[in-house]
Amino acid sequence: MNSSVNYERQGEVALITLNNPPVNALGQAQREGLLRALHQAQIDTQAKVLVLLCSGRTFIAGADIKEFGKPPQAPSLPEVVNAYEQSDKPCVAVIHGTALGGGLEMALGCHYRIARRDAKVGLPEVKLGLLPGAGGTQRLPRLAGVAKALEMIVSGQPINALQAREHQIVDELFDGDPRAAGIAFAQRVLDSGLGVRRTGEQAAALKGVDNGALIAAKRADVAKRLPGFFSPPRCVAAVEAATLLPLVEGLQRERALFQECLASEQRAALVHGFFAERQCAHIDDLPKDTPVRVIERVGVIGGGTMGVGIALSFVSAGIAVMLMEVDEPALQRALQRARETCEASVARGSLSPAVMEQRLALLHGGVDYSELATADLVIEAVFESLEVKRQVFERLDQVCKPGAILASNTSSLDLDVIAGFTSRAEDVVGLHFFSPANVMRLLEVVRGRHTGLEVLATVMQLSKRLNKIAVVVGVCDGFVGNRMIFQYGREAEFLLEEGATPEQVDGALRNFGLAMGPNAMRDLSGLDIGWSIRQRQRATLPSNYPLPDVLDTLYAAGMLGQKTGQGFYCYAPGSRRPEPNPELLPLLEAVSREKGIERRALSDDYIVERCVFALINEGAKILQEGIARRSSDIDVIYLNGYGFAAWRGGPMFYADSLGLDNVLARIREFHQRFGAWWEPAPLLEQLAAEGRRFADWKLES
Ligand code: 3H9
Repeated sequence: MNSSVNYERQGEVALITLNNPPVNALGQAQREGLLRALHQAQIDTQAKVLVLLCSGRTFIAGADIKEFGKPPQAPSLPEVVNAYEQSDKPCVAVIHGTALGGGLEMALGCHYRIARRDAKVGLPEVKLGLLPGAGGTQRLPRLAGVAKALEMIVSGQPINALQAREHQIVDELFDGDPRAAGIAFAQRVLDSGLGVRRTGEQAAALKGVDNGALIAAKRADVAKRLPGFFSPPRCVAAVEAATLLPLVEGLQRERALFQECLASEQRAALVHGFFAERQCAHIDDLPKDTPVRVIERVGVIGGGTMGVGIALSFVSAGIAVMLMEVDEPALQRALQRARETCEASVARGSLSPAVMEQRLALLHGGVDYSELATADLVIEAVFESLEVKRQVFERLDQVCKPGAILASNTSSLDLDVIAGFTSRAEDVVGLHFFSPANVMRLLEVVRGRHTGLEVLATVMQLSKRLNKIAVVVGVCDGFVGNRMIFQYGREAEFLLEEGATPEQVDGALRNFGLAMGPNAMRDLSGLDIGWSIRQRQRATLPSNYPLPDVLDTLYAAGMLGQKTGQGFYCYAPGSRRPEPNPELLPLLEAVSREKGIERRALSDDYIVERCVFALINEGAKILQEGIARRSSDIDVIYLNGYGFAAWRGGPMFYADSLGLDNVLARIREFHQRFGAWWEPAPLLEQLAAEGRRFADWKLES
């Protein structure tokens, strides 16, 4: 018997227990084991009813994602699910934790399902660029109806056990031990003579509803909301098959559509993103048993948008915060801002008034640094100036208890210099939150030269409590995300000088897969912010790194973006919707004339190459310098902090998928044409010459 699948019998109940930690994913060995166990139960004359359950923290979390893209190995998951459904002894699936993807499909193949009250079930395949390929698209509509099945399969969002019960996906809920509950339920199946009940043979939920209209509406919704996505329209087509075809043919249609998704580039990109996100937590030189410090009281310095967002992230996780401001009026404004932010969530329906009050009760304010004496962690979110940071950190060094972690939210300044303002550099770390900090999941954890392992382990663990995705980065101007975005933004601006309009640049990049174009993004953050960064850059960049002049021209004309109603675009009062700015083109033409540039038509593909390859080239430098530890970390930052489409996999994955030799060839052309700032990164040259990918590269190799 396969070691990850155990067969035993208790009285007339055959127990098939899967044990494949951490999440009981179904790889080839488990599929084979499940078939063998089923066979054993069939030939065991004393077994009258089967119970399928999992040990560990969860029921099956799906097919083993690591197998995708590799040669298939028999038996396939559909085979296993079908075999359970065809069993002539009743099968009961006992769900605890999460039954996801192939896990829920396995349960749907069983004749009865019970779920622990705190369990969740879902078909998240679409998030991996797939559709449920082991019967989920055929069996779920037969139980829950087409509307619910479409909702679950196209969104990929799991539902809780109670909802699953309401939609006939599970038969009963239980509390406590899955094994005991499974045996008890199985005994009742036997005692009441319920017998087999194959999901594939049910049809009641498909009747009396205009399924065609539901399918048409979802198809239109997907076309509108998810343009460019490969698998969602196929999810709809597969569910449609359940409404039109008998089970066997429906399963064949599902299989064909699943194979299309499996072979798609989007599937590869999304699976890359899944593992990249989890990989971030693995830090080679941070032993797993590194002690972590207790973080129960947190201080946040600065009650601006960022400070308040950070404070709300902590209180949302149940951690008390002392928010510090310079004086009482500023403090009251900050606390009011926190309340208004929460009230906006209540108005949107994403937060209940009671939970809002619970969170705000954890938020306290202060104006005297001595109140931070008992804080376990203090995060500074003050003005981005080294002098201001110096004052803050010198003071923190005086008042904070030994062992307190002192963090800076700087987005660009040298963390090692900041750490030098204290006598405890090992306790200093960068926590670069992204705005709005209470919403955005990305956190760049900046590891300074002296940051201690214990501090690093503590903030990595803390990030999980905050529900953030933490990526460790090294010290440099802008760290990973902002350092790269500078190159991207500069190219986008040069393109405006060469002949493109903001609409064209933004449209090309949105079509490529960025959530927002660079010009609309600048209008949102404010051109005055961009201008002050630009001033600093003008003072520090070498002379062969020219900067475009568009931003300065707009700034001089008082066009600061959304805040003044005019920037790269125009905005009606109270609206965030960009409209063309009629005064812009003459300004752009004047800049081009001034610089002796003949404006020309630029293609969308060219625009994308210029901007995205600028990201990639800088990413390669960042990798080689060890600022990012692996290329997938860079992808995680871009996927979660900069609106890079998940189905593109991130800039470094995108480069790998194009082939680094192709990327290099174009960058060399740009280098020849535009000069030094396009010099190919040495790592890109090296990997392209060796026929390798960024994904193959590690710092120590
Ligand atoms: C599918 O089922 C296709 C079928 O329809 C058809 C087939 C024909 N496979 O997330 P965590 C690893 S598609 C392999 O940190 P949590 C994960 O990489 C699948 N490995 O834990 C990590 O490894 P490491 C549909 C997997 O408690 C470790 O487990 N199912 C898989 O925060 C812990 O993961 C899904 O899409 C897998 N399926 O969250 C569900 N799942 O420690 C995907 C996890 O080395 N999984 N790992 O970094 C999840 O959503 C979450 O992992 C889960 C647990 C909620 C289960």
